[in-house]
Amino acid sequence: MTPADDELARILDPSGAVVDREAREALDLKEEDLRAMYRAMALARQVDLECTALQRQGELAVYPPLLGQEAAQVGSAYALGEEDFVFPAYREVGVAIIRGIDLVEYTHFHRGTRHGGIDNPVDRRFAEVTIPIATHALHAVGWAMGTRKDGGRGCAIVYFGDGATSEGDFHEACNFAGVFKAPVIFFCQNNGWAISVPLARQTAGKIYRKADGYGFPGVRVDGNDVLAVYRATREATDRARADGTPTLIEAMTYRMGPHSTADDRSRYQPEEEIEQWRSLDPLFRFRKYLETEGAIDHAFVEQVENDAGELAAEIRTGIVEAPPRNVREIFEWTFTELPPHLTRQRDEVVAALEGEEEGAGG
Ligand SMILES: Cc1ncc(C[n+]2csc(CCOP(=O)(O)OP(=O)(O)O)c2C)c(N)n1
Ligand SMILES: [Mg+2]
Repeated sequence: MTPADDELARILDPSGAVVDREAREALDLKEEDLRAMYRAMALARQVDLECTALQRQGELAVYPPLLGQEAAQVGSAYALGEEDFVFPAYREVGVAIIRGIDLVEYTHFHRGTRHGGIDNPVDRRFAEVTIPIATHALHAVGWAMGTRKDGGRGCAIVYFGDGATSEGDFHEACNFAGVFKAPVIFFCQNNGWAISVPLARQTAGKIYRKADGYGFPGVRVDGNDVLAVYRATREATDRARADGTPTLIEAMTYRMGPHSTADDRSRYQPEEEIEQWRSLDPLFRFRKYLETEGAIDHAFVEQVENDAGELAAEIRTGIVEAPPRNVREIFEWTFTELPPHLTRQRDEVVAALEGEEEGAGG
């Protein structure tokens, strides 16, 4: 992949200049929407840095940064309606921000203190954080089929990476969605890498063209251009609502950080590649555009930075000050009836803890 791929749908070039004026004019976005999108991207970046720092300080077990993918996440999520259901993978903090998810709850997943992230995925229309690659593509299709059968007008969007397209579950989900017209958007953030495996070792074809084989539209969009991502996703939701047509969106972006805080990317990610993408920064691009249009000024950018700092501090406090979970919970949440070997282990742990508490008290 090269950043200058001419198949890319694009509205803003990397300097923030409008390259497709007609497409820009056609967007149903007011100035306040543009500001909200910028704000969400800036918050996502700050929250991401904070979570990385929290992991480095031993407060989170592991964290997969989204650095560089803010436009892909915010642009796509902003195009959704209340009734739509998000199926995230594990890097989707930008999407969570747009969907108004409680980020302390969400971050507890990475501390290992919560299963799945948030408490009420059905009400919030935001499913659990999903670590197993591509499995949630099937969940999204299932939800989309169900909602259509119920007469709902919502659609599902499933977020996954380039590497996920090598999994059988991805292909099964696409096949099913195409045949049964499940209103689902397959949103691939092609960030160039699947941990240490580069795109070229992952797939010989183009990801968005895989949709052809399943009989629905596939589009490739500049994933660092928030407006182009918004447009592609809005068009996909329109198709999904009209008659259940699914869409595969391939957002070309780049993983500017490590795969996760457990990864040493210096062993495989070329420095020149990172450098090249640094000049394509999505936040910088959008800010330049908004400044040129007069939609934001210095005071606005400063206010957003302050808000981002406050949000990051809230997450830190929420994480660091949370009491430990009751260890009995790990025995309670999998089996209705605990098998004998786990009953034994639970009793041992509980007895040991009670002994400790007595020791501390006496
Ligand atoms: C079924 C399954 N196989 C392997 C893994 C280990 N694993 C975690 S992340 C990852 C790479 C995924 O790459 P990609 O889909 O491009 O997403 P990205 O991490 O780049 O966002 C792998 C192989 C897993 N979590 N689940
Ligand atoms: Mg990837």
